[in-house]
Amino acid sequence: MTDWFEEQLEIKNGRAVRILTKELLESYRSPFQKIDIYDTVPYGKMLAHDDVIMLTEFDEAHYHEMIAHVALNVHPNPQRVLVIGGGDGGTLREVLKHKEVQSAHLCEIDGDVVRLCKKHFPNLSSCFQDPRSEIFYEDGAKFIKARPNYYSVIIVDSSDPIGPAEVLFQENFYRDMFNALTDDGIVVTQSESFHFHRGIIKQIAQFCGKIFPHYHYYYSMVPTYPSGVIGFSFCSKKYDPISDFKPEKVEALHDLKYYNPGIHKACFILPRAFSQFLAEFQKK
Ligand code: SPD
Repeated sequence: MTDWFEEQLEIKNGRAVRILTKELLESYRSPFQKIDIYDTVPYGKMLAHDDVIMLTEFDEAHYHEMIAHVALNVHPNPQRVLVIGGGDGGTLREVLKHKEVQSAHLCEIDGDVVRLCKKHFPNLSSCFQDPRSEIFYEDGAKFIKARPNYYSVIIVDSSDPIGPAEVLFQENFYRDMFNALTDDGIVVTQSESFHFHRGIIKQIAQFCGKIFPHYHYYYSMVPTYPSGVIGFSFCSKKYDPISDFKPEKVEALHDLKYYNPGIHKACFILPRAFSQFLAEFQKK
């Protein structure tokens, strides 16, 4: 029997994404969160944590390609990559499309996310079989403290800044990531929507401006996330996301649905009012 799923992330602000579901395939309460997997009428299978949409089969590529390929096509030789969060495997799947990646670590606090996604989302989680990948079931904020000067690229594929992911939106965590990078490293983090979450973005951009020589916000279109848009912070010690972009690397990537060289450049071009908003506090 069909039933409406109503996402809870924006409900306090009087708005919600609603999706018609066919069946609740699995519901499990882990020590960290409620994990639900639905089959939906319009979007295939869907993963939700505490009633907030993490991904649907319909548009997960719009998110995972964009969180991974932008930095990996700017860094000239991303040998060691770390994904924090991302237990569904979608981000790691994209990272492993890059031949220069020699080791790809995934640090996910909630082992039940990995277990359930292996069962329900093989298209995302089959990448865990790649011998270059290794999973650590640890708190990402603690994990990076123990690995100074190690990673070429760190990608934070977190949920929203409520509950277990709150620490991943704080200044100290970004300072620890800076230290965990090699001298030319890049960090990319899930940084919410410029339509709805400007307070969070302002905070991140302000402290990243103090920590990293380069800070840029870019975005992807993901219809099943609130506002249909999600953004990312590109924080870099050395490379610029446009002048150091290597479009020739894109040809080697297989099975892309969203990302291309044009999108790489266009995603940093922001709507007028939002770019004025960023510029105003970045110059202070
Ligand atoms: N508002 C939801 C943002 C979720 C971002 N991460 C999702 C995990 C997909 N790998």
